[in-house]
Amino acid sequence: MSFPKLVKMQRPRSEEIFRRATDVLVGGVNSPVRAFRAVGGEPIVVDRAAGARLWDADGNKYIDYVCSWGALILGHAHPKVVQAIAEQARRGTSYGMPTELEVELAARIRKALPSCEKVRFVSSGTEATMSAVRLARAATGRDLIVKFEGCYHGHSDSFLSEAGSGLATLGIAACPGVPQALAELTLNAPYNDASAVEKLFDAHRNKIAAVIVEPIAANMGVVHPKPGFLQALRDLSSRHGALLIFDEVITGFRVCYGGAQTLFGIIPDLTTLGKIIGGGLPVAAYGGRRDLMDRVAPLGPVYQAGTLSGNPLAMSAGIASLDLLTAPGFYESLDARAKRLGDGIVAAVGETGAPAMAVRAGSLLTLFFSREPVTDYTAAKKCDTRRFADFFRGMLDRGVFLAPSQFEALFVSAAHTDADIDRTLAACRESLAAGAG
Ligand code: KE4
Repeated sequence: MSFPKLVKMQRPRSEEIFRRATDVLVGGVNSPVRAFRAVGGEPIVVDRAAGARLWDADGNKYIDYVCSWGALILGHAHPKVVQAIAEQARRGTSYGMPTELEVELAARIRKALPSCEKVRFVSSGTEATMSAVRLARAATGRDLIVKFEGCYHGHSDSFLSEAGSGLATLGIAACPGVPQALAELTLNAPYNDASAVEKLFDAHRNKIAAVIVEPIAANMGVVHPKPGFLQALRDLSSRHGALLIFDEVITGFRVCYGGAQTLFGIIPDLTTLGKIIGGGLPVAAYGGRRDLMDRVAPLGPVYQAGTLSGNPLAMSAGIASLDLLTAPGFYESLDARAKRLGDGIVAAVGETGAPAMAVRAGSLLTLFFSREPVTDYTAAKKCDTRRFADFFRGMLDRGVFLAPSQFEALFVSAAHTDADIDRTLAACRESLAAGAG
């Protein structure tokens, strides 16, 4: 198998800017996973983006599969989203008071996910999950929560043990600064192991407030729920008087317009959303049954607040985005393109003999450098992260930007064309062949 000689991209301006960044920003970044620590070298510094394209500060062009970590299902700078933001900006950027925009976006969310009878907007997925857990503890009068190893629900104290995403990338199993007394209130179970959850309920009778789960895991790489796993969590939570929280920050409006709960037909008590509902601006939300949500201030005593919650710019971007997702055939077309990519990657793995396997859920995809199926975090951690790093850098130098971690997903957007997929697959074959030795 012969391929054209790879000419490594030059990034002098990215390097110069990043050098300044490291002097004033911790690690030169504002979120750890961006630092390329797991893949070596320094991160590219982005100058601009449009559609499925990203340009770095040196003018190098990439096909982007990070898409702001899944927020940009429409691709970068969609004209209608940009227009909505620009028009709103001329009317003001933030009021700190109710607007009709919040009502409009919340109504769209409720129509898509009827389990969200009421919604509260916040500014990050972390705020959404933190608030949902606080509400669950208040509603049940219980303190313990169950999460799953390898799942990531943001960086609030309750979620930082055995978590995926950046903690898995950096190998941080337990985060300093979280008081032991608080850490002990979080119980971890292996993903896809409902019997482990049953044992936790039996061992901690009437003490578990909630089970929080990514209905399709995407922060240890993409891991499907085994048949019956989510239903078992639903049944166990109901039987034991605990709440089931679906963290759909990634899957919401991604795997289908109604999220994973619609795809699987399993209704959680609370749902957290983010990313896509903000169209690339800082928006997240938590929502659920009216009787639960009405416990939140100002109606109830469960306090949660935010200066920029429901920000009109972000609401405008979210409304414009969700309305574009309702176009007939949107998800069928997106998933068909993602399937072409996934199938092509599987073929490239076969042709090159690389020790890897692709897992796809709709337009979410991970190439695990493992010969064993990845069904939980233990299996994900056995992946050859050095091989992944070589693959990542080979793809980057061939103009394809993937998430810089084995424990993340690749996001296909509506802006990715068939030509982009073909170019990506060519780069994939070359990168796998280069590292296949
Ligand atoms: P944020 O606080 O980062 O907005 O959302 C936290 C969060 C909650 N729940 C799920 C399922 C999530 O995936 C996330 C955040 N996702 C990561 C990427 N896997 C954000 C990227 C980053 O940390 O920079």
